[in-house]
Amino acid sequence: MTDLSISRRHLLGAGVVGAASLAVPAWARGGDISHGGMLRQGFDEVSGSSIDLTIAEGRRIVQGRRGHGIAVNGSVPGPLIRLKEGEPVKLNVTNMLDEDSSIHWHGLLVPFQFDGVPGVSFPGIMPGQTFVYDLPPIRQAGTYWWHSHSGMQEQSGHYGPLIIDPAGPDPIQADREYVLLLSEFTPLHPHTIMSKLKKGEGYFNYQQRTMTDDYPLSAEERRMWAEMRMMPTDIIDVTGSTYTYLANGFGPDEMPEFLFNPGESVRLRIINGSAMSFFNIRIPGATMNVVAADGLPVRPVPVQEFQIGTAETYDVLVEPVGEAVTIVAESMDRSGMALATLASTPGARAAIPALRDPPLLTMADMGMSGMDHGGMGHGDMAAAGKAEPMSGMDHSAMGHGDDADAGSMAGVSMDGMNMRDTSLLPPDVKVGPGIDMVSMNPVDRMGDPGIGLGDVDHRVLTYNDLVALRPNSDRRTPSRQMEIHLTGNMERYMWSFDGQKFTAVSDDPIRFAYNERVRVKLVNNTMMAHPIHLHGLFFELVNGAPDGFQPHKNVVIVQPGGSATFDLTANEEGDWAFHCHLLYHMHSGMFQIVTVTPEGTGA
Ligand SMILES: [Cu+2]
Repeated sequence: MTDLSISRRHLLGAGVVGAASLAVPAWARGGDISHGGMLRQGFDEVSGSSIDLTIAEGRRIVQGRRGHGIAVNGSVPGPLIRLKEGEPVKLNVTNMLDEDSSIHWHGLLVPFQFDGVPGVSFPGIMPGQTFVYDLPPIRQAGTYWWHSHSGMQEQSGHYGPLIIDPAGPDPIQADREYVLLLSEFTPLHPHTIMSKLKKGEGYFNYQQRTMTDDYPLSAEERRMWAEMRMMPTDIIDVTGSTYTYLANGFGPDEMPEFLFNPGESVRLRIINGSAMSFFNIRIPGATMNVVAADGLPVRPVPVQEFQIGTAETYDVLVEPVGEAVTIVAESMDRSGMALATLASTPGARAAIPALRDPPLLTMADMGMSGMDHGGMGHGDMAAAGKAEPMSGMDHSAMGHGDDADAGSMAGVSMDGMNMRDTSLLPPDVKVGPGIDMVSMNPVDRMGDPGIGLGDVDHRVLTYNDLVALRPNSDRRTPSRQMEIHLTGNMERYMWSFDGQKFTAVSDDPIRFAYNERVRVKLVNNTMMAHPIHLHGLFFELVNGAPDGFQPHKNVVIVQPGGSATFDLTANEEGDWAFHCHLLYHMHSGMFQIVTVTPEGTGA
């Protein structure tokens, strides 16, 4: 047996190939990073009571592809920031870009003025300026991350991991631990991507159907999708045709290696730090025990695969066997993968599975869960995509089987199924060109494993599997319920909440009274999955967990055409961002401010 007497700390940055060979890192030598120097791949670790972070730009090369990058302390990802629960910290952030910048500490409970969202909680960091995030003692432990909230800098590399060690014993025990930060590299400037998406939402979808493709769709199904002017392969906006998927900053050909001794348990802190990608995580040959979600511990759930939405974090425990196993992070549309290796012998590699066939959207993704179009010839559509049997609703019994002339009016298709019936929306949703689809029958989909994972033959995590490890402190029944609709016009790449694109000037925030307990239902009227993130607070998923043990999260994926519900206690005063974490969706308007009134005042 190989004795790997390397400390956890040393291994954490594994993947920092070659970085250690520079006695003085480039960023510390000063000057050159602000003038387009070469950025390093992989990250160092910083800790202590006062931490200096410098944002600057430079050039990146990933597997021979070159691009512009924005780095913190000279590397992409930026350094692993390691803090300790119960201790205060000063984070001194210097902006050496020639545009404003910022850092948001994703998932961290902080006074709102240090949350780092320009225009919401602070003015931003001007070029040449240093902003001090003077944080009081940290109130939590776990796996988090940080990223820019200015412009589209996050896409260019301005992000990194954030780990908080618990003040007492860690409820999650492992022999070793590693951080696996997933992201993407693109040689394109984010503004270029944005403008291409505006020109046509399917711009990066190279998996579009043709008359002669191999997708298992009948002629009838093809006609149906065409009538709806929709694509069943429209899974994700920006794909592997543009992105190289990264593990700790490295492409799949240069994958990081995490060492273990046989018999040891390994904790993987998996962070989706991408701008636009969902990943399906597998370790062929090993079972993953999911032990934390968005930083906070949950009762262990053994799974073979799970989907991680943009900005989510999951901690898993694995006990790998043999010389090596491959950690596979396949993009949800299966257009590429990020890779890492767990190896008991340095240099050992396991097989890399091939990309699986791209998934197809289903009736449930169109918001038609439980609807049956028996006799229309596409009753077996579930088999073409994934399991979501369409039964329970007889279409002809709806009383409008014959009265609609399919194709004669926008939004009416499938012999009377109206995909754009805005009368189904509550009155506070603004109806206009920003909405091109309304889910007919949005049902709770928190038991759904995610697009493409409904028909795999092994155990996949769903939100309904998550149960908090520790009891929740607030067990009150919510005194108020609210419903927020996720809306969009895919063709014009407009995204919004309740039909209203965010504008800082005119916006009317979502208001909560201090300490109010509210139940929020998110209804997805679009055919894309949106990872919705609330700053400043954790919410609890209403997922059927035992009373008082609803799992805490700060990001919730709302599946296409479905809904997701959470409870929250509004006990953090201030203005907080609430947005879709898909960068180009947020940038296109799926953003809002949540205001929690100061303690002792009314709503
Ligand atoms: Cu979105």
